[in-house]
Amino acid sequence: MSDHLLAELIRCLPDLRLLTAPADLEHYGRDWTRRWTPAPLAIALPASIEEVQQIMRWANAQRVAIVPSGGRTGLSGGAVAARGELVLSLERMNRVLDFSPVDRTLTVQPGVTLQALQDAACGHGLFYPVDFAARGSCSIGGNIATNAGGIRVIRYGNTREWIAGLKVVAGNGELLELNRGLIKNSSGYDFRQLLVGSEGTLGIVVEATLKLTDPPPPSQVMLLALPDMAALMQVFALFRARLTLQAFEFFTEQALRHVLAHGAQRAIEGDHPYYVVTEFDAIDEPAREAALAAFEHAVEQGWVSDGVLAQSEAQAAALWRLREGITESLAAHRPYKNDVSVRISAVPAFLQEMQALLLREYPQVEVIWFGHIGDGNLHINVLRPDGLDEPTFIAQCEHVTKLLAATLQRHGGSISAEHGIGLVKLAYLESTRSAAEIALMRGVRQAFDPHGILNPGKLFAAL
Ligand code: 2HG
Ligand code: ZN
Repeated sequence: MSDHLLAELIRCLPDLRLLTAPADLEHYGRDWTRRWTPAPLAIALPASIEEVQQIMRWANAQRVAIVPSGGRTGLSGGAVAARGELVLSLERMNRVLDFSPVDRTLTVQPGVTLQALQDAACGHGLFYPVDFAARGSCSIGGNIATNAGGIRVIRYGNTREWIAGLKVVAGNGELLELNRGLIKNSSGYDFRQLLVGSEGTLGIVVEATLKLTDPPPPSQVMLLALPDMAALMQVFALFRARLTLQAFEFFTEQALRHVLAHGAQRAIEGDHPYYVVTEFDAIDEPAREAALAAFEHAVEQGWVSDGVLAQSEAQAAALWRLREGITESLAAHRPYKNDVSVRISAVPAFLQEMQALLLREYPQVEVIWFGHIGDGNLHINVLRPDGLDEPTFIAQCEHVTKLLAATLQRHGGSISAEHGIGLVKLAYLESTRSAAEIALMRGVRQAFDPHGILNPGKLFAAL
């Protein structure tokens, strides 16, 4: 059967690059989640929009499921192919196509990495501000599919804010040109924004026009040690009122220990339960003095017990590494991940309730907290205890996630702040989106992809 399908694909697209070696199926069939065993039919690496369209026509005719694939750095299983799907990798479509100095936009193919996009913007004296640790390997197509957030959302918003236009091959193979870089376009439904965050279920992004902005002013990076969790939001309120923040991130001593074990250097002596890395504009001497004054005030209030202000770019990078190195330092433990958000005003009450819940439900388990607390976004990584088999561990974590989802619902939060629903959070979508919304989502999906070809089983299951 699969031989017949592939023979037909090759007949339709004789020049298509196709991989079927077991190592390739394994490599392209998974993302950074490690829960599913990859089992794709094959890997297609198209080089043009036309090839993507032809693949989609073949898939519709043969009713073969397609898993769109970027850098596969996702953490929710959105790019997993474990059920005989064709992986459609955009890896070869990785060129920067156009820069418009007047529009201040870059037009790129979807396989361009975030880092390459940032560098290209910089080369034109401008700035692409979405940023996070996977910048070197994630692709802009994947960033768009998950509405990626990261460490500068507090200042610049999510990927969504930076999309001026998209070319998309819909599930039915039609090429759609969405918004064409227009700033003002009040002409009905904005399908461009519908595609952002759609997790490869509506269409495949084959070209993106990104907005750029002015490079940020000179900044400073500070690491703060905090005595307790309540101080987190107090320091945040103080710093946000007095400084112009570019980032405000937190992590715990437990998280830090893992990063240190991976070669980072401790920047503040002693054992403090919570840390914040913050970056803020430091344009002139008064701005730098304001930062020190804010720090001193926080110390006087007892909200901060110690701090370091980076004195060089190298030291700033070392402080950032303490936060950005967390995911990698935990990877070997194959943690169970939650990625949740609430409104900033709801953070203190939610944190308190969540801490009580996690302490009660995970008495013997190491739970690592960190995240973009200034955006109300918290990452929880639960580490599997030695000797506990993975299915039992996951079942335990699913039980706790159910309780967490109920807590989030009470606080009006989201079960997925920035990583997407994918496969990992399918069961919890209803805690964040109403039945009426999910019914509409199904209708939209059906309209874009009538045969259910695109990423089936992800985001929500077929009826
Ligand atoms: C981050 O903020 C990423 O570092 C990864 O979103 C979070 O590993 C995680 O849970
Ligand atoms: Zn994050």
